[in-house]
Amino acid sequence: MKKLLILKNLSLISFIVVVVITTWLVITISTSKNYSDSYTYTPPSVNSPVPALIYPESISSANLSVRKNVVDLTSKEKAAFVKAVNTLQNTIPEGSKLSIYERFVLEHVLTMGFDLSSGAKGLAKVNPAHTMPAFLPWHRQFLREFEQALQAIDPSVTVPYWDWTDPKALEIILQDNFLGSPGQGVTIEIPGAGKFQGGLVSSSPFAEWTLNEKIHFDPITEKSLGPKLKRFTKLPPCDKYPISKAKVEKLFEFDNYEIFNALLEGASKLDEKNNWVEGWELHAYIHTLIGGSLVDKLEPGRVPEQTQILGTMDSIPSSPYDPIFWLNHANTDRLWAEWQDRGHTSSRFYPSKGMPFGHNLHDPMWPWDKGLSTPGNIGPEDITSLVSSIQSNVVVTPMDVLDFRKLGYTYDTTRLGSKT
Ligand SMILES: [Cu+2]
Repeated sequence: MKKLLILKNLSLISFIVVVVITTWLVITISTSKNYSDSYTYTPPSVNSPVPALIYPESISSANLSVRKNVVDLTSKEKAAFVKAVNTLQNTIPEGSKLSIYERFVLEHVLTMGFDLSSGAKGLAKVNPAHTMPAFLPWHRQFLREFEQALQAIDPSVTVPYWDWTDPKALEIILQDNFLGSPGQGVTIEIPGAGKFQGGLVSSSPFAEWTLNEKIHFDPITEKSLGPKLKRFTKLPPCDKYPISKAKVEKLFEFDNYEIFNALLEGASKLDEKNNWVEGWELHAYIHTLIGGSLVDKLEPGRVPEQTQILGTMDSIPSSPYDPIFWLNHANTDRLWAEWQDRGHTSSRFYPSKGMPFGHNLHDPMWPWDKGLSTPGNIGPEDITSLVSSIQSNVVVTPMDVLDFRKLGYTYDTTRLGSKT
């Protein structure tokens, strides 16, 4: 009798075990299927409901680093920024194959290693930093860590921002004694548009840098972009500068975070009927305004169909190698900060669920995930052995970076509670 009872219990237990395993398998397979290589994200429609606006409380900005408009930097401030950036590139930590600067580049390169085909392992199955909601929070953390690395060299330095609507900004950025010249030495003929110049940066300390070709490549062809910084500035179709104030101000008409994030990143846009279509605007446009690319059809905004990436800034993975990257992203982050201050302060404005792993409010974002995910390879050579050099021992979720003041900085345009 006792034996029979044990047998009965055993079969009940094994039945439960089978049910649990099957359910777990079904859930795992179905969720990973949703977010595989073929997962494409479309932001919500402009009519989706939004929470009531919440403004930040007036707080003191007294002890915060203030990021300034690049056109307002003194020559001393410009020199200090250049020197600190250059020091990061010339400092190779003991036992490392990469400089401190290059570790930031590698980190950005490896966000592209999360497609299933690249051999990524772990929970994150999509790019943790691009084309989805964590674009803004991921780059906020990335930029702040870069700024802190600069401040370890010179505490007075902050990352300046490039206001894309300022006609003077581009010229100032490309000064010989600041971030260096536009590219030189290569003539590009664009049918129907004429001949254009580009090539190697010829002035500033950055022209002297020797780049590691494992992390300086064209992600379409997977070929090296060479050992030097390259710019193809103002090549059609991304040849118009400045960006209109109306285009930037339009962003602030949207109270939905996902819409705001997608429009600001600029890889998609809304057409006249408010449908989401492929685009190349704002932050993405600025990447190509500096980097340049050859495209099949010379229509404005056709850069997604580019046939060849020409310069460093146009290669999404390698773009942080060009110091202009940081100024473009400081402005992107500033616009988000301003949007937050304009009534979108609460975490209610960030998606808490329903996104691929890494993009929900409380998901750790690689590489700040204590090993939950590991990227696969990307680029012309195997760089997976370098991954360990950028593993982080802090956990950072989008929630952790929503309040930029808590991270220790603000912008000269977003100073609350300041007496000046
Ligand atoms: Cu990026």
